[in-house]
Order: sequence, then structure tokens, then C-alpha cells
Amino acid sequence: MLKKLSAALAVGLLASVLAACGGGGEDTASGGEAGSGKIVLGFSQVGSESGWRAANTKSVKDSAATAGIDLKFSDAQQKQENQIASIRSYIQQKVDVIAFSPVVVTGWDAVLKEAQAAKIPVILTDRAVDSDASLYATFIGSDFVKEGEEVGKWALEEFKSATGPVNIVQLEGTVGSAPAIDRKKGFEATIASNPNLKVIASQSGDFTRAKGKEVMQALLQANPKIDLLFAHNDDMGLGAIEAIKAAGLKPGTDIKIATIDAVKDGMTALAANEINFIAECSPLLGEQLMELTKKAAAGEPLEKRIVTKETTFTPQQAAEVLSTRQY
Ligand code: GYE
Repeated sequence: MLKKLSAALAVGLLASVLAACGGGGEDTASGGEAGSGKIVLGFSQVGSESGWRAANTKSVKDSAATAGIDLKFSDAQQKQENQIASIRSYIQQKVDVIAFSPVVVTGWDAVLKEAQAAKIPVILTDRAVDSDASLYATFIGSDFVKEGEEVGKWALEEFKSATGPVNIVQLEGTVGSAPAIDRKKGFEATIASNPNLKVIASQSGDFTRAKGKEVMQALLQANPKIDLLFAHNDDMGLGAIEAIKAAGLKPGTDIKIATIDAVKDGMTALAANEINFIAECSPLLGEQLMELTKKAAAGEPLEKRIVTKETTFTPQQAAEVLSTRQY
């Protein structure tokens, strides 16, 4: 009897010691490295498909280290099922906050509801979902429609004196992803005001350099006259440049090229006049993500949508900023 009582007392004592060691108040009970008091963030990245993505991953990792946040990071290799599996594993591990960059727009309701049932706030970074906004805490990222519109406005100006058809080919991003859908929408709606500007072919290059090259090769074979290439990111544009050169044409001159992102390699090609225009898409979301993570872990309300600030670049502007570009 006495033994049982002292065992019970010991258990009680242990429990209160553990609670005291938690250090961060109430929310450490639901997560945190055992006793470290650090906020634990589970982050599911899309993959490593592009220079943009590499810069984004670096930004997230560096900012977590600076902010003293314990980051659990997974790379989904552009597959939605991998992202869902890692989000489920973060739920099981009882992390404090989950963030992810959704590879595609649809199909997230179930896993978002599971996170909500487990009371773990979810932050969307970079790409949007079509789920109800009540299923996530906030969404931080670019306005992709606007980026497409910027390219469209540039194209209208560039070809304003054309008297005949301007043949445009488009290399789209990953099928079903927010940037591919929205950039196409913004671009096509904008160029519609000049009937000379015609998209004669539009295909996905999955945001990669290799696919951009491969698809452009086929487009060049099928279409003898291409005036403008709009690639949804720099990497596909850079792959296409290789295909254009291999076909004996001069990128930026024989075929005008506009892209989105403004990563180092893209800006280098822009400064060299092989690309003619880039609409910037900033991958440096890490610092803001860590601030939001801290607020979410503390149970503070978050603004539902935070839009990244960005600009556009001509070749001359690219040459001016190239040496100071962070990514
Ligand atoms: O433009 C592209 C990347 O979601 C904004 O994904 C991001 C896009 C970016 O692979 O390079």
C-alpha cells in the first residue's frame, strides 16, 4: 500500500517537474523538443525543381536558425502524396506549427482538417490551395496573376507596332500549381487587348530546365515562326535558350523571351540580352515565415493573406543589380 502511494507520489512529482521544464508556457505541452522550449516548425517543401526553389529552401533554413526555431524539413520531390505524408507525420509528432508550399492547388481538405483537429496551425507559403480559408492560419506569397500581367504589359509594349500576327509560345509551370494557373491567366487576359498577339502553343515544362529545353525543342520543330517565348520561370527559359541556340537561332533577338523569378542565372541571361524581360518573384519568404510561426505558436491572430513585394527587370536594370543580387 505504502509502496503504491509513494509510486503515485513519484509519478505526480515527475509530472510537475516535466511541466515546469516545459519553459514556454501552455503551448510547449503540445510540442517542442523535449524540454528545449524551442518552437518546432514542420515544413514540407515542394521539391528542388528550380533556382527559385533552392533560394527559397535556403531562406527558410537560414531564417529558422536565426530565429531559434527547430525546423523539421522535408522535400516532396514535386509529389502531392509525399507532402500529405509528411504533413501527417508532423501532426503525429505534435509539432507546434506546420508550413508547406502546396505543389498543386486541389486536394488538401482532408489533411488540413486533420491538422485543425489536432489544433496545429498551418501556414501556406508561396503557393495557394482551393480549400476554405478557415482551414489554414495564413497564406504568404506572391500575386502570380500580377506577375503574368506584368509580362503581358511588357509584351504589348514590345510588339505595339507589329502589323501582322505575333506568334507566342508559352512554357507553363507544373500542371495544377497556383503559379502556372495564375501566370497564364494574367498574361493571356492582358495580351487579349491586341488581337495580333496570339498564343500558338502552350505546354507544361514542370518548372525545370531539362523539361523547358525538351518542350522548346518540340515547339521549335512544330512551329516555324515563333516571335516570343513566355516561360513561367527562369529555369524553363534557360533550358529553352539551349534549344533555341541548338536550332541555330539567337535567343533574345530571333525569338524574344520573357520569364518570371529573377534568380541569378536568369538575371545573368537578361543582362546578356538572351532574355528580354523578367518579372520578379521573391523566394525570400523565410524571415516572415518565422515571425508568423512565432505568432501562430503563441496563439495570436494572423492576417489571412500576406502578399510579397516584387518588381520587374529590363536587361539594363538587370546589369545594374546583378552584382548585389542575393540569389
Ligand atoms: O516561380 C518556380 C518554382 O512557386 C513561385 O515555383 C514558385 C515557383 C517559381 O519552381 O521557379
